[in-house]
Amino acid sequence: MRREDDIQELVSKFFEKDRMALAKIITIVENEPGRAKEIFDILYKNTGNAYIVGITGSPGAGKSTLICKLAQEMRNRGKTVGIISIDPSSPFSGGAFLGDRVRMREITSDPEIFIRSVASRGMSGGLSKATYDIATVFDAYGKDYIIIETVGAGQAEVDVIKIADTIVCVFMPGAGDSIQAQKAGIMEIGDIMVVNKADLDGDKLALQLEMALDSYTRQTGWRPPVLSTIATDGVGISELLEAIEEHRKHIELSGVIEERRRKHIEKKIKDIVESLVQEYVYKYLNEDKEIEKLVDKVYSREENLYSAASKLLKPIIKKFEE
Ligand SMILES: Nc1nc2c(ncn2[C@@H]2O[C@H](COP(=O)(O)OP(=O)(O)O)[C@@H](O)[C@H]2O)c(=O)[nH]1
Ligand SMILES: [Mg+2]
Repeated sequence: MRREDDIQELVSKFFEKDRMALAKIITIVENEPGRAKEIFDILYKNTGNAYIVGITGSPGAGKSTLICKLAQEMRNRGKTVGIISIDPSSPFSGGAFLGDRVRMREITSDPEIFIRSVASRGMSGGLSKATYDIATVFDAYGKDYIIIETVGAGQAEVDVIKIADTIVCVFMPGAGDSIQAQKAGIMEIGDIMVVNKADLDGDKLALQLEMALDSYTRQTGWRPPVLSTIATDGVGISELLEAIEEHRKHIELSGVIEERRRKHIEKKIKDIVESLVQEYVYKYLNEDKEIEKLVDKVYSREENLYSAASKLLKPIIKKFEE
């Protein structure tokens, strides 16, 4: 069978809502950039309908548990869900305690909830690209909601979560509350603040968050609400989904969603060009035989590093233009 036929068949199964085809397409998109382009040539026009919710916060705050309950709430309202988890300790990825994994089984057995874990591998650009691509595949598949879980830490995670339409920051009472709130610019990116583990007394933390939010002025006219949840018992979950829908309405009416998505598309195009150029340059540099001669010349001080680099670059640019 020719490769194109192969892809065609896979894609038609995908559109018939075959879960295996969905899983296979995600794997291809993650691992084979060449075929990914072929797939997106077909799928992309069917995207743009899913609503993306990002859930971020410190490890142990209860993100995975919350996502599990939130996904069930979405299902109760007749919606389908795709989950992307970028948390190596997540029960979705086989991490965590057995008890948590057992709880997760409620959602892993639902055919309308599809979960995919992404290894973070510490590479920021790659991570956000992989997440975006998987979200795009879920979107084309017809998922109503896509939930992305990240550990809110470095720039890499912030980049990833920015593809979300609504960003939910999860906090838990205890360990350095006020520090948590300030961490990693989380207050600036969050659209909804959740104090989870309210059974462990989250009142003080909720108050601190409210106060911190009051000191911010936002251009979008949206004041993030602070909600309390007990994820393990499903308390506050329906209110959380209400708040997400409220925020959605707000960004749709104000045009912020379009602005955010456009900005994102622009960034993604640039990222792809950048990685294509980088790939090309690496390939060329590895094949180039001139480099040894240039090393000789720099070693003997006949050239300096910069003059050598520009000598190497010229033919690369020339060849690239062909
Ligand atoms: N007491 C209490 N424990 C919770 C709550 N939500 C989650 N947990 C527990 O906190 C631990 C970490 O939860 P997890 O969802 O894996 O957190 P994540 O690292 O943020 O994804 C697990 O043992 C959960 O059972 C809650 O509302 N109250
Ligand atoms: Mg988790």
